[in-house]
Amino acid sequence: PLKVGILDSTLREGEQTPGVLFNKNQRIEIAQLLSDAHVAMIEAGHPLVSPDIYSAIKEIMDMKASGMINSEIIAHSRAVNSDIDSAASLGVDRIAIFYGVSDIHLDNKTHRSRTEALDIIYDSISYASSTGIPVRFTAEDASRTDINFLRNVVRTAVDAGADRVSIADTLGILTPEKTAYIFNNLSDIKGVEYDFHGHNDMGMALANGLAAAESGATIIHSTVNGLGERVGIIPTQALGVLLNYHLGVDAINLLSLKPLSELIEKYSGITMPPNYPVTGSTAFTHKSGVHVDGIIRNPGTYEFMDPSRLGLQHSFTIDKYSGKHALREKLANMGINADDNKISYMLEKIKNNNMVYSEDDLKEIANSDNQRHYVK
Ligand code: HCA
Ligand code: CU
Repeated sequence: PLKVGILDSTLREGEQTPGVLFNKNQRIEIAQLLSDAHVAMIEAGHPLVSPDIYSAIKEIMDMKASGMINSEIIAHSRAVNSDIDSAASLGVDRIAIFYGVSDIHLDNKTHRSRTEALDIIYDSISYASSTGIPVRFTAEDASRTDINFLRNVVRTAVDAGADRVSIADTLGILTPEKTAYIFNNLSDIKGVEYDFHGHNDMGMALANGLAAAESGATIIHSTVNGLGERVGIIPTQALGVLLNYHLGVDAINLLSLKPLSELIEKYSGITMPPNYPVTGSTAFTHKSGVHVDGIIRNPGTYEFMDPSRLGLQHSFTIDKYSGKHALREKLANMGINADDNKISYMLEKIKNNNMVYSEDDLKEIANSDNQRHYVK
């Protein structure tokens, strides 16, 4: 299989979700769970943002020293020495320096020429590298950057001592084809491995992440539940499953995806819709008679993966879409033995009532059928 790992940025990008703030204890618990799930890298935060982020990273590094945490721990940093000093003082495993390289960022945000930007990138990476800590450079807004200038940026970052460069689709404007084009174009530059950081503004982030992995990126960024600025980035859950399904890569323990999703729902206050891929509550719930009949015969007919691999179980609902196989199976699971007459009777009731039948509702109509027999 391809060599590709996950960088989970729930603690950095994820906390940039509007309305979301984690406290120190939550940060530590999240880092522990991510490490237990075997993600390659954890972006633990931007230490200069606040004292609690700084002290949480400090504690995470202590846990790393005592062997409790195994993932590589990364601190985010602007291309300024005070940020780099703060990250370096924590002894993190890697400093990630970001700088906007598209013309719109240079002209309107930093007011720098391309040449000045290359100098800033070079100087900040050299400064960070002189601490001995490995450096990643993030080309912010790389996807809207002239590809030839982006090549200069990567070469400059490598010359200055960075061994990884993150290609950021900061505005989520890429497609899989355009993502592949960028990585193919950069693939001849020696001495560097690539991250892909994809935002989901147009719903393409996950597909772009797969294209990046297939085109040479060796680390894909994600957050649990897809949190992040605006509508967020690639969700860790779907990314883990996708890399496993298509590339045969074990980038994260699949059994940890649901617990991670629930923990982040609790701490972020943002709950996932039932139809959320992989960990949503109906991800393995079946409805129509045809589907449920297929599932009863062989779950593979309508399940892309055995849910037990994710620590989940499938289920099905009973309503007017249900068929007799589904109803018989449901009743059997409830310990009710129903003959063909009873099934027909119940199904007729179900088809004539526009409602979803709970187990209690089913018991009730099963009993009303008993009454009918007595009356006869
Ligand atoms: C941001 C920066 C970033 C950085 C990504 C990275 C982006 O907008 O806050 O470091 O790989 O999306 O460009 O999140
Ligand atoms: Cu981002």
